[in-house]
Amino acid sequence: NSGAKERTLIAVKPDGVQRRLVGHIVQRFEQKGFKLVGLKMLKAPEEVLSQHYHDLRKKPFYPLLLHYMSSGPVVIMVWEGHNVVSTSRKMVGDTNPAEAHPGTIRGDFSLHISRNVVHASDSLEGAQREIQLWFNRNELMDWDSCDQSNVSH
Ligand code: DGT
Ligand code: DGI
Repeated sequence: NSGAKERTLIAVKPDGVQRRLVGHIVQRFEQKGFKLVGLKMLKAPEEVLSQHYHDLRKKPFYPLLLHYMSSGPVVIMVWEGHNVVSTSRKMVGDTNPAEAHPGTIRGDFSLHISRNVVHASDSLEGAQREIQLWFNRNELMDWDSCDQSNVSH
C-alpha cells in the first residue's frame, strides 16, 4: 500500500483554460486511475506565482512566464494515487512541447515552451510544497473511492 496516498499538484494553465482543455485533462487523470482530492479555479495571485516559480526567478523568460500565468484563470488540482508524481510527469510530457511525445498532454496539445498547457509537480518534495502553497487543508477532500482495489492495492 506504500505510496497510495502520494499526491501531486496539476494545473491547467491559462492557455489550457482558454482552449477548453480542462475537461479533457481531468478525464486523462481520472481514467488513469488517480483520485481527485482538490480542484479550484482562480486568477493566480502574483505572490503565489512568485513562490511557485521561485527557482526560475533569475531566468530571462521569468517575467514573460509570470505575465502568461496571470493572463487568465487557471484550474488547480490535487491528484492522489500510487506513484502519482512521476506518472503524471510522464502523462504531461517534456517541458518543451517540441520534445514531448505524442500521447502526452503537451505532445498532443501544444507547440511552444511558453504555452505548454499544464503544470505538474516534478518531485515528491516539490509536490508537497506546491500543494501547501495553492491549497488550504480544508480544501482537500479525503474520500474513499469504491473502485480503489481495482486500480491499486
Ligand atoms: P515569441 O516566439 O517571440 O513570441 O516567444 P514567446 O513569447 O512565445 O516565448 P519567449 O519570449 O519565452 O521566447 C522567446 C524566444 O526564445 C522564442 O521565440 C523561442 C526562444 N526560446 C524560448 N524558450 C526556448 C528554449 O527553451 N530553447 C530554445 N532553443 N529557444 C527558446
Ligand atoms: O516543470 P515544467 O513546467 O515541465 O518545467 P520548469 O519547471 O523547468 O519550467 C516551468 C515553466 O516555465 C514551463 O512549464 C514553461 C516555462 N519555461 C521553462 N523554460 C522555458 C520556459 N518558458 C520559456 N518561454 N522559455 C524557456 O526556456
